[in-house]
Amino acid sequence: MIGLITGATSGIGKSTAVLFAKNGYNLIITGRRADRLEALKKEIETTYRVNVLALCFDIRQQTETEAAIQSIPESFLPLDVLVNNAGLAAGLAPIQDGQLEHWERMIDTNVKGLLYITKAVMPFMIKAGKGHIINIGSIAGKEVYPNGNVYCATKHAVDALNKGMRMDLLAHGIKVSAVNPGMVETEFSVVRFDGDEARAKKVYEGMQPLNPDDVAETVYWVATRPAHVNINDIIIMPSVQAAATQVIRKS
Ligand code: NDP
Ligand code: 8X3
Repeated sequence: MIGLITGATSGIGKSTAVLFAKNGYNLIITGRRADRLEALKKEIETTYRVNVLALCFDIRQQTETEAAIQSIPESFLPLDVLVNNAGLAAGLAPIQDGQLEHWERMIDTNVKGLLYITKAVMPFMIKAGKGHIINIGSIAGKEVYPNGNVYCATKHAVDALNKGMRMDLLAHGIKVSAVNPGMVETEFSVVRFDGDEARAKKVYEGMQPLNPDDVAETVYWVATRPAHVNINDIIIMPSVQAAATQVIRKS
């Protein structure tokens, strides 16, 4: 089996890559940080004896993304699973105070980037008459919370694309699923707050968030259902979180 996981240099994508490799998948891992990609490739190949192809590119660049996918050698095709994981939040502010650069970065990565990679990968799956696309959405794609405005909009777009892809790819034998997590402690909040580690830490203060392995296990379970079963959509939350802004914290 062969899986392509975007955003494998950190967090959920990295945990997913390790878990798939542990279970014998050969992998294509992607991200922008070449050093981390190479380190992960080495770690996975040594530990799990599977083949790993590391593709370093920015998912926001359509031509780069297309070229990276076209460079995949025959030995890594056809792809069984694409995990559309690369994504981010930038900023957490009222819409009237939002920064254009933050908005564009989120839209370009979470929506356009996800589309670019999917567009490049789909022909291989269509040709093979099989495949599985697993989109990493968010609780922010199921509800909107104050100051979440544009991030929530991008994840609502992922939710819509997940449904639309499933309909359009049905006749081609391609499964489409989404895993939508609540709070997961990764580099997500550090990125959201432009590197402010102290502010990021506060997000998880007094509560137990999900860890990236919790989400990876769900992604792997979704990917390994029998051929006649598709999991359309899953929301996975920390036990102490009932909604985006409802969290029980210890003081
Ligand atoms: P991390 O910041 O730990 O990981 C994000 C990954 O996305 C990194 O590997 C990063 O790689 C990659 N990425 C970001 N921008 C680009 C880009 N332009 N081109 C290529 N790769 C990119 O965060 P998470 O693991 O938490 O996030 C993974 C996904 O999960 C995201 O889609 C996020 O929205 C979603 N999510 C996260 C939740 C959370 O609470 N953490 C909850 C719900 C959903 P690099 O920087 O090397 O390019
Ligand atoms: C990340 C979770 O609640 O910050 O998608 O939107 S949240």
